[in-house]
Amino acid sequence: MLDRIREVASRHGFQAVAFWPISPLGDELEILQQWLDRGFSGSMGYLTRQASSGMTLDTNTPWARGGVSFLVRWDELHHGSETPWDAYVASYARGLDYHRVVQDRLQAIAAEIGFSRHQVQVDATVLPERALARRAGLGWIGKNRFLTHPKLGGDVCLSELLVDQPLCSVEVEIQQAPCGDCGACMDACPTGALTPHGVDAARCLAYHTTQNRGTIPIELRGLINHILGCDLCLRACPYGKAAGEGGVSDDGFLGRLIASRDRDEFSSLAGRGPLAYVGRRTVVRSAVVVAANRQRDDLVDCIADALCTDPSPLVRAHAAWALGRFDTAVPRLLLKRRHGIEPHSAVREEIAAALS
Ligand code: B12
Ligand code: SF4
Ligand code: SF4
Repeated sequence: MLDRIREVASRHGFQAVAFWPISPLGDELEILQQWLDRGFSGSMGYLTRQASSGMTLDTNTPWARGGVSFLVRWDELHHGSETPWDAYVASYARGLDYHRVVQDRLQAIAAEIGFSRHQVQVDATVLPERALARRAGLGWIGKNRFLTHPKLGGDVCLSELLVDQPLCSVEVEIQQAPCGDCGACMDACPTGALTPHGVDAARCLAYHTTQNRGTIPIELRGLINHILGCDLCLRACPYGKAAGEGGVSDDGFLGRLIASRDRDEFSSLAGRGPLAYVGRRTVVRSAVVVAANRQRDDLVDCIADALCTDPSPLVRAHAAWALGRFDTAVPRLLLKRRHGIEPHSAVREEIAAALS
């Protein structure tokens, strides 16, 4: 049975597969609890459910008897589906919606094997995916917290299949991280979010560009170079095998994104990919920040237009900050003019801060 699952998974494009028994996790629960106690989960309240269920995995799926972890590199997953936003997002967010692509593949595998009951999970809400993959022997978890496969590296997507029959009972050998005295990932993190106790989401750029749908803390804005995600702690790792920066497949894309004013305009640009999942307000908010950090002088007019006409105060506030980052006379003039007529007090405050 295990060889058959491996063979079918490989035909469906997965590069590594491993199995775990349905049993409570121990050390990992403690690590998760300490991480939560430190307040590192930001607004991601759903992660407390992992802890309160004791990570026994059987709370929601009492019928499950076995689990399979699948691993595929993000660049393989997106192969042949270049998208106009590739240059502006971390590697996981390129291409089409990975949730759907991977779910479809897992459903096809389950149908081909013919389990009488199964459930697929991709970027799951309650399953501790890294801990399970580590337990299954797929790789180690280093100081950058990536599940790193010895050959494929850490730039990989994890997904799981829960099935109604036991697949393995023996414990596999757990791989130990080769980090030693290395701390390259921690040195590379521009915000200090990567701590010895895990990632402090409140300081992590990946968190602020994907999960935080509100104001980005002002002290972090100047560090954001991607509309979605951050790869720096992966790129720094000698074992990480990170994909290259996305090519500039469409240089006009950022401007068109910032100029989108409603859901329809935004949807026609974002399609059904990861940008669509995060939503217009959040994406345009981050896009003006990225345009300023990349010093895109060609987009000053476009950002100014967002400051004056975007319906969202969140976008207008970040547009004010962004204009303040261009060291020329025109943006300052625009900011001054707008300060007198901007109806929203929080945006007026951002304009004042940008002018100070
Ligand atoms: C919440 C979340 C985030 C948060 C918090 C990240 C974090 N490190 O905790 C934010 C929004 C910041 C985030 C960012 C990213 N994420 Co994320 N995220 C998740 C999610 C939904 C839960 C993670 C979680 O449980 N965190 C809690 C803490 C405590 O987890 P942890 O530090 O990793 O520790 C756990 C295990 O690793 C293990 N463990 C860790 N160290 C050790 C050491 C020992 C000795 C032992 C015994 C166990 C152990 O035990 C802990 C409890 O499970 C998972 C999907 C899932 N359901 O698992 C994806 C997931 C972890 N994310 C993923 C990705 C790709 C990213 C980003 C790269 C996206 C990007 N490019 O922007 C960044 C990477 C940042 C980083 N350095 O981790 C992938 C990671 C793939 C991989 N190879 O590891 C996952 C698995 C999604 C997926 N299906 O592929 N993410
Ligand atoms: S994803 Fe970026 S901000 Fe978050 S811990 Fe890694 S390097 Fe730091
Ligand atoms: S960069 Fe160094 S310390 Fe960080 S995960 Fe990789 S090997 Fe470990």
